Amino acid sequence: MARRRTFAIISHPDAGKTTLTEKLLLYAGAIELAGAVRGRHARRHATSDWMELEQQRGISITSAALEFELKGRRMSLIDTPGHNDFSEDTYRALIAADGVVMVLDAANGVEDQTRKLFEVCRRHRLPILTFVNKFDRPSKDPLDLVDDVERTLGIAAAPVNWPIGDAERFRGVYDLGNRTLLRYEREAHGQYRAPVALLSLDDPAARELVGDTLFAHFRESLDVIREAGTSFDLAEYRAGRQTPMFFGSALTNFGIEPFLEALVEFAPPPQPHLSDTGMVRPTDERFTGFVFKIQANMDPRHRDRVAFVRVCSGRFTKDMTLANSRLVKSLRASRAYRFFGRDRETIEVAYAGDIIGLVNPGQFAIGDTLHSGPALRFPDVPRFPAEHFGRIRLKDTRYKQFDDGVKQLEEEGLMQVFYLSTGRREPIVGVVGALQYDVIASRLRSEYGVMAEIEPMGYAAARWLGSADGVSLGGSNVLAVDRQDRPVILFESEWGLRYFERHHPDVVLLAESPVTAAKPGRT
Ligand SMILES: Nc1nc2c(ncn2[C@@H]2O[C@H](COP(=O)(O)OP(=O)(O)OP(=O)(O)O)[C@@H](O)[C@H]2O)c(=O)[nH]1
Ligand SMILES: [Mg+2]
Repeated sequence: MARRRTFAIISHPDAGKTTLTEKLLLYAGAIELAGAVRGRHARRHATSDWMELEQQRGISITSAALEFELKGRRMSLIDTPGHNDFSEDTYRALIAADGVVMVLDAANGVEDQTRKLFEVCRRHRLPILTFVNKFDRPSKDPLDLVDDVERTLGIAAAPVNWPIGDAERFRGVYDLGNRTLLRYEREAHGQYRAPVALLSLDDPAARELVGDTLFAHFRESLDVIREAGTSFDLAEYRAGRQTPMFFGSALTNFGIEPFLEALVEFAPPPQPHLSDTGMVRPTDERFTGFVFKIQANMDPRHRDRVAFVRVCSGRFTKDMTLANSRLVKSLRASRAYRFFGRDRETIEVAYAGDIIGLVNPGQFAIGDTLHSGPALRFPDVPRFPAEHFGRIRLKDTRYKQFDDGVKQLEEEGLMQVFYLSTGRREPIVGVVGALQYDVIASRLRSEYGVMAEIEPMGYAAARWLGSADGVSLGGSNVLAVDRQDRPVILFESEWGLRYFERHHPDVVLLAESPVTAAKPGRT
């Protein structure tokens, strides 16, 4: 257990999370050749962007878990999507992680989505390592970037290395601790490791390499951070009060190995988790864990639904009998895997900190607590309320596949599904962001072989209610039901929702379905 390191990579869209993930895998020796986010046909795709739509669009849509060994450590990395429309999935990944890698684009500094995700990390007290990426392109002054992190996020930033030049003149990074300059040479496509040479600053070759002006500026910056900067402190970092900062370029492989070394060395081991019966420590003997993600059809050969479980304590063994806090019946975990993007391997045992995939069709929901021994529950995984609604229309006659697809994608938490009480029984889907419509249509096509179209509707919020009796709906708000026939109101606007609440002070409206909302132990 003590050798496990489990962390998520987060940032604003396009900062380079997936590219950095791929390069960490390359430098860890987990892959031999790095793929690219926008790989042309002949080239490999990045391991963590395994979904067809991700490869087509060059963006991450769903989080991917990757497990690999490095220097005696068992690393579990979760690459997350940056786009706000997929942020519910990113949020779940953060719940499963003990630490975080925050990626910044050197030209943009701290961007909106990074700021939002940082707040989540702060609430969960997750230690954060910062990698400032894309120094092979025109970048902000590194001093300004440090300042940006400190001011915008309100966390102390401790540079561990320092970039030398940017864009075409980016030569490498200077290690502030060892006082050595890591000078890189570009490697054509960044598919292999970049050759690196070590130099001392006093070496005349260093000044020559960097050029006089740049060298003078670099020395000045060094003086500033040595005088006025924060120096790295492991305890401060682990407590979430300080973020060590690293600089580099994931694309050209500059500065990857010092970052990977720091990750292995500094990232926290498995942390305790609060449950309704008290603190669960990773060293506790009995097995506990929770489901933070469900993904169907990852492997076209298996076409199954994988529940991703973060192990919180004890030892998991294949075929063990587990209780699911939401269900009365216990289950046998006969198919257990570890994951490397889309690829999986059967496992026999797992320990606290591990992320494992269990395949038990229909028996898991996001937020389920799994355990051996006496009953307990981890806090529920919060859902983000849907803000966009659309009617989903089948364009062919594959009804069975369509129903299966809609049901399974709903189980993944990709969307909520409603039916109008009157009229045709065409499902209405509710999603957090409109980009999810494309994901639903694309996945229904590629994974279930059905053509469907989503036609946006003018609703803005959905609320469950205990009973629809005596409720009068004004405006264009409508009454609908969910899959279990529980009443739901679809509101035309946020304003319409607030108006309803004012006029029905006795009606309790729930942003989450009642079964989920009724779970004890929620925070
Ligand atoms: N020049 C340059 N481009 C980079 C670098 N790292 C990533 N990119 C490019 O930036 C784009 C986005 O990179 P990704 O790795 O997909 O970024 P991401 O953060 O995973 O994006 P989302 O998952 O969609 O939020 C791609 O075209 C990458 O090739 C870098 O160090 N330098
Ligand atoms: Mg990505």
